[in-house]
Formats: sequence, C-alpha cells, structure tokens
Amino acid sequence: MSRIVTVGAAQLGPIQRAHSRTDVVRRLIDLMRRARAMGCDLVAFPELGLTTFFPRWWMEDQAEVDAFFEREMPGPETRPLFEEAARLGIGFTIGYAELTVEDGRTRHFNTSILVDKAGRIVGKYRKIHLPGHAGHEPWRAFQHLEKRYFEVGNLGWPVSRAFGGIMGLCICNDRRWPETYRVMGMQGVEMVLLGYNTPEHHPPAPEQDHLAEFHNHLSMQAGAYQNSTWVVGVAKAGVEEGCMLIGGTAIIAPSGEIVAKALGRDDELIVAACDLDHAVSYKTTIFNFAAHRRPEAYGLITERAGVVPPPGDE
Ligand code: CDT
Repeated sequence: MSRIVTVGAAQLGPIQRAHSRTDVVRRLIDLMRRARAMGCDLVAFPELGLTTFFPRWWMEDQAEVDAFFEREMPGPETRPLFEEAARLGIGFTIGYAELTVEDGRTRHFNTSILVDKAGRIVGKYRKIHLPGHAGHEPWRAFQHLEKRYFEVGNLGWPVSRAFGGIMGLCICNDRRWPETYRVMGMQGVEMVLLGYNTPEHHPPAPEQDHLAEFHNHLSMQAGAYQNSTWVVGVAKAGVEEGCMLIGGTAIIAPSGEIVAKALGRDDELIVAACDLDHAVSYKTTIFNFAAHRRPEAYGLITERAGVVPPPGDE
C-alpha cells in the first residue's frame, strides 16, 4: 500500500518591517507555483509568514502591535493566495498573527491554518507553547515578546482528515515539546506541518547558540519517530531586521530520517513525495500505542501540578 502526499516546504528568507503584505504574498505565490510545477499536493509556509517577526520589539502602542495582525482570513491582501491555490489545485499551510473577537473580547493568537486544494480552510491551530517573556528586557540584543503579544492557544491540537490522511499543525516552539506530537500521535496523526522563526542567538543562554540547528532537527526527528508521523518543518530564515534566523527547513519521515533539507537561508523550496503508509510499520510494531504505552504509570508523574525546580532556581 502507498498513499503519497507530495509536499513542498517553502522556506522564506527574511521579511523586513518595510515589506508589505502584498510584497510577501507575491513571494508566496511564486513559491506556490513552483511547488505545483513540481507536483506538490500541498505547500507549507512558516510561522508568522506574512510579516516580520514583530515580537522582537517592545511596543506600547496597541495600534502599532495590531497592525501586524490579520482580522480576517482571507483578507484583502491574502485573498490572492487562496485564489491562486484554488486555481492551481494545491493546498497550503501558513502561520499568521490572528486578531479575533470571541464572546465580546478581543483576542490575539499566533495561528496556523491548513487550506485544501479548493482554497477552503480545513484546519486551524493556535500556538500553545509561547516562548520568551512578557516584560521589557532591554539588556537583550532583541526581545522575544510572544508572552506579551499572544494568548495561549485555546484549540488544543486538533487533527484534520485532509489530503488523504490525518494532518496536524503546530508552531515553532511547540516542536521542542514531546507533548505536542504525542497529543496528535494519539489521534493517529500522519503528517505534522509546522513553521518556525528561530533566532540563532538565544540571549539568556548563548552557550547553546552553536547547537541551534542541531536542536531544531533533534526535536523534529524525535517527534516524527516516536509518533510514527511525517514532520514538515519550515523556517523563516536569514537576517531579518538585524536578527539572524536559522534555516534548516526539513521534511522528516516516520523513521526519523531527514529526506529533504534546505541548503540556504533565503526563499527556497524543497519537495518530497511522502508515503503516509511508510508509518504503518512503526505504528504497528515498536510504537503500537495500544499494545505498549503505559499511561497508568505515566499518570503519577504527568498529573502532578508542579515540577522539581532546577538547581539554583528560586
Ligand atoms: N518563534 C519561536 O517560538 N521561537 C523560539 C525561539 C527560542 S525561545 C526564545 C523557538 O523555540 O524556536
């Protein structure tokens, strides 16, 4: 048996603050057309793929912050992307900052959507693991204010039946957490699509900087293998507003092996024909959850409210 989903991972080079949505959508459409020409069913774009990574700046004027958010999807500037996808018959995923009103309350999320070949939104995810900090930390070369500008996602990790398989979404920092993949793995996920903006320099722990690309692949390869799923990880890369973002866009098989990887740190498309049935061997043997997981033992640890603090932590 084989169920092939041909996927394009469309790494983006930097998006500077001066770049308009229209400029960016033009780049996305170019990559989408190239993906379709290479036989892709689906093309994946990065986290916050319409704007620069604005949480690097401390901003006090909410109107200035909200200018980075989308109030509707598609909206006037993003509609051409949806129309082109439907015209070409190709699906896509993209991350963006979402401003929405729920129960009369304005809310801000770091969001990703899955769009089918007819241009319809068939999956939506709001980022749960928001890294960084909420207060101004001027000692940093740049801020990482996701905790200030976004709320924790309120949709869980739903999976979508689309493209002939079970598809899941997560966003950037989520990929470092085993729970992300496991919650989707428990729902039988067959392909996890994620985008990231990862600075090469981590101000609180510069001793880890030389391992940034290694940790990126380590997390995604482990998530793929331990949950018998394809993982498609897509970077926004290069020097964005003076901040170097890692590349390393990769398509990873359920074996944990990288089958395609970007070479540079600019707009770059990589493609792989992913057989969803490649996972069957893993899902039915070493990672047969029904046969081998031991949740009755994990509960004692994972249900505990607190965690043991690291040495030196107050
Ligand atoms: N965008 C995002 O989540 N980036 C983080 C950066 C490191 S934590 C400040 C990541 O996990 O890649």
